[in-house]
Amino acid sequence: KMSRRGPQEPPHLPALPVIGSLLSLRSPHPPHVHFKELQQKYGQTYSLMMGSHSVIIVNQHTHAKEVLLKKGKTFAGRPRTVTTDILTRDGKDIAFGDYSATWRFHRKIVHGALCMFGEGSASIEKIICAEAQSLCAVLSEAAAAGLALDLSPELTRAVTNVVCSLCFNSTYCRGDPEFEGMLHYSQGIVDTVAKDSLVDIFPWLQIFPNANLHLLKQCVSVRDKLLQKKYDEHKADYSDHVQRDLLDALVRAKRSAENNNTAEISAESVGLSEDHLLMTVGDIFGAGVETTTTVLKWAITYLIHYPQVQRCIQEELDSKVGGDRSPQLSDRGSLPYLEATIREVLRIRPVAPLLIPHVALSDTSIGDFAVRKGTRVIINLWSLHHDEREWRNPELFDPGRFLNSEGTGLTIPSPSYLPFGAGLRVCLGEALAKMELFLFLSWILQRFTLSVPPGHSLPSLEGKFGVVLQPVKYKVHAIYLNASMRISISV
Ligand code: HEM
Ligand code: PLO
Repeated sequence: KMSRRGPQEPPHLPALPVIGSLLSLRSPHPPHVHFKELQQKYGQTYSLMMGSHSVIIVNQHTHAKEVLLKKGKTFAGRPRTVTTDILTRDGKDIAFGDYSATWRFHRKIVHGALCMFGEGSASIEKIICAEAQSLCAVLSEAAAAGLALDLSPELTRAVTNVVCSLCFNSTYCRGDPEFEGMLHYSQGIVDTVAKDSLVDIFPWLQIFPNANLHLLKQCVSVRDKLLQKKYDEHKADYSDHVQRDLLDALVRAKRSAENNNTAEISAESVGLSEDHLLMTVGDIFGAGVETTTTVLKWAITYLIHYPQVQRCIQEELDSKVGGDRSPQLSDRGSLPYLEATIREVLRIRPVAPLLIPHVALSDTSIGDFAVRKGTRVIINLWSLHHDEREWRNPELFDPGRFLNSEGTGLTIPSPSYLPFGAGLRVCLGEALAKMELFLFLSWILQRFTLSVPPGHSLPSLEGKFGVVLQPVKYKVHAIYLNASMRISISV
């Protein structure tokens, strides 16, 4: 509807000087759930103050698409926060870096490097399948011994090795101390980045001893040492003739810019400093590991809650792939139920329920609402994915909603579905993540049925909110699907 009155202010939560709307934001629920509830009082799009920053919360898909797509460039900014500045050396990365020529340049290099490893070449498929194979070997061992297993570290290692191959052309073995250290620092970062919003609302709280910030700084310094080591190794045996991985692609871009200092694009001017390079790899590495692992954990958690869905996928695998060979990427088109299940997992438990905050780069509007330059915009993907007007019974886990009426093909039943975001800031790893989710889940479910150990209660479906929404820790009992399969495709 067009308003004749022209742009107006969005409904506003009560705000006090200095602390902003903090008093209205106290809730036993995580922020994405609380922001969804506040719609009842303030409407689908409303604003609030976080300290001195004006923030608009968007809870509906029409406004979300206006921000991300129609006015994508206007809303392509990112805020600077205390915690992300620590993680990214003041925004010298892609995900938390503000919109700039440097940001565009880094996105382009990474995009190109990811395409090179992408579906066109067989290499990424080979890498993922090798990791799926070792993951299934670990599950086999546990199944044979009748042991229950926390799958989290196993899934993390498999996914880490895929990203490690991509970024650094290397992998980790089970029990490698460097890998164990990585598990620890990465969880520390996920738990603290962008989470202790108090610190981000009041930068001056930094001067007080703060356990979270201390933990974050410690974890970031461990991560940075690892990144620096990989970078030094690559610099030492770099060759113009072979490009082994993403880090080689970045080093090459840096060198060619440096040798080209007559041109207007010098290495410094496009932001190819060592810091930028390290932070970009850190982003891809961090995003590559935490997101995909989290989705795999949610998928398994839901499959344990809904054994009939698990059985349906296994029947589909049995009839379309059989037991004589392992699934491959070319099977994706013939396994719609598995694809629908992956889509439903990404709907019901979005990895990034609030995306990453966007910032308006100039005065603009959302619908009829005026938005001033510098305003932060939070897209509440949780509201979009649980909107009762768009989804029947949104809390129900039902892969069938992504299938056509015959159950033979895939659909997206609502425009209110954006698991990877959209527009200029759309996820860079969508294609990679989908390949991994498909291959890991199909390999596991072709061989095993997953459940909780006998007598254990089902794991909670409530997530733990942080920079990614993670499921709780629990143990999984894996049993072989059947004896003949164990012989034919045993690992
Ligand atoms: C950004 C989702 C996997 C790299 C994002 C955003 C979402 C998202 C919602 C934020 C968009 C915005 O702020 O508007 C996911 C999901 C994944 C996944 C659901 C897994 C299923 C990956 C992987 C990689 C990756 C595997 C790396 C290879 C990135 C990067 C950004 C991003 C670099 C920042 C883009 C920018 O700010 O320009 N992702 N992601 N993601 N993702 Fe992913
Ligand atoms: C995960 C912990 C790592 O140690 C550092 C890191 C880098 C990039 C972040 C990622 C973390 C969490 C998930 C993020 C990703 C960039 C894009 C992705 C925020 C903090 C999502 C889902 O938006």
